[in-house]
Amino acid sequence: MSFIEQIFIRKVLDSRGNQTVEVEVLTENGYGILAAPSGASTGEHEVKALPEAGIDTAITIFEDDIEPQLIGADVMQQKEIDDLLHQIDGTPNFARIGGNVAVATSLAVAKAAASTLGIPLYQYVAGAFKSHIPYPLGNLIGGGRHAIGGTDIQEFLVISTGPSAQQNVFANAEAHKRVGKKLKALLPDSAIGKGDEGAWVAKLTNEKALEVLRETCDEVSSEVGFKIMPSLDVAASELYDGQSYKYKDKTLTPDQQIDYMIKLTEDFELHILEDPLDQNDFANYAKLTQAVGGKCLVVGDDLYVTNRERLAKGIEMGATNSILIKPNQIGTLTDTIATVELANKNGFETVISHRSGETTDETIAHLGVAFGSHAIKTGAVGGERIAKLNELIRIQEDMEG
Ligand code: 2PG
Ligand code: MG
Repeated sequence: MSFIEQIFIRKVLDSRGNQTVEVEVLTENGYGILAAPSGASTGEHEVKALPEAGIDTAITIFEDDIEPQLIGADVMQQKEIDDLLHQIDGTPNFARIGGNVAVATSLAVAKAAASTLGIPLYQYVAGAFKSHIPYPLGNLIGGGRHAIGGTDIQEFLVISTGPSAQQNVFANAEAHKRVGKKLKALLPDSAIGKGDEGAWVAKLTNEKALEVLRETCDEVSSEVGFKIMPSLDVAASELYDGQSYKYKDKTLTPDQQIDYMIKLTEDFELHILEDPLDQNDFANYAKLTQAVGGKCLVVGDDLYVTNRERLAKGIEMGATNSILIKPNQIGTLTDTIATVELANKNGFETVISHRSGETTDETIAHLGVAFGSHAIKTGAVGGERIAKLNELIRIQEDMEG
């Protein structure tokens, strides 16, 4: 047993320049800190990031209700503490205290517990899970809600599947650099920018972006000697208006959207296809997974929002074969683990993920390892992204002793 002696909250900045919350937890000889990230293309069924009245109300609720109840709590009792957060909140979706307050508190507690025991977080959380270093999945070209004037599809990613975290992280960064050069050559008269996650932003069709990606993957793969594969996060709910999918150059019915996704998966040999359809369309997801699930990982992000019940429905319907895991979509470590356990039990791959608005916190690298995730989606470059990628390199070194 080790008791929480002090716990604080403060407002800090995230990578988009928005205010977010950071929580610190101290035990007699342990310490944990976590600053919450935030999404832009948030799923309709995620917990509420902040109370409706705003971040200052979240801070007041924390100081009035959470702090007094957590002081003196046993830092090792993660489940009890997470249950208490639900109890204090009293809503089904953290609407009163805010999911960002919940996740910052829950994970700062876990970090303080690991620190009290003198072990790294991945080891503390791993428990029954197998430990495995996830492959980094990095966003190289972007658009949608993460960039002004970019592609309709939100993320064109690559995944490096080499022998070590370090080689993989370096290969993704090399691919990022190379895509920048190719875009400059392709569009000599236009400015090329970067989106929220550090991905390149340029005036490109989805197909052209994928061509650049595939060419880059082929080149870098043959140089490094291991496979680097193209992937997509379509974030299709952002394109869907309730009836059809609206692209700049076309409007597709759900059936046509399925065909389009099958075509892109086959033409570009995608390894991961995330959120190809609307977040409520489990039935069409099942049709698509039937068609391409043998060739690639169909990953539900907005579809599942890391929620165990939504995942259970997806498993029952055969909606996908994989799930994206974002702790702040669901609010606590205990809830996140419950979803990951269900995924693992049913042979689903997990992909641990950052948010588009991030902090320099490194925790998801530890969680991805502890959960045995297939991949970690956390960009390829940029301070708040390399915080996680470099931690992955350190974890591998630690694991190999
Ligand atoms: C996503 C994420 C992260 P956001 O859709 O997967 O890339 O974006 O954090 O804006 O939801
Ligand atoms: Mg997504």
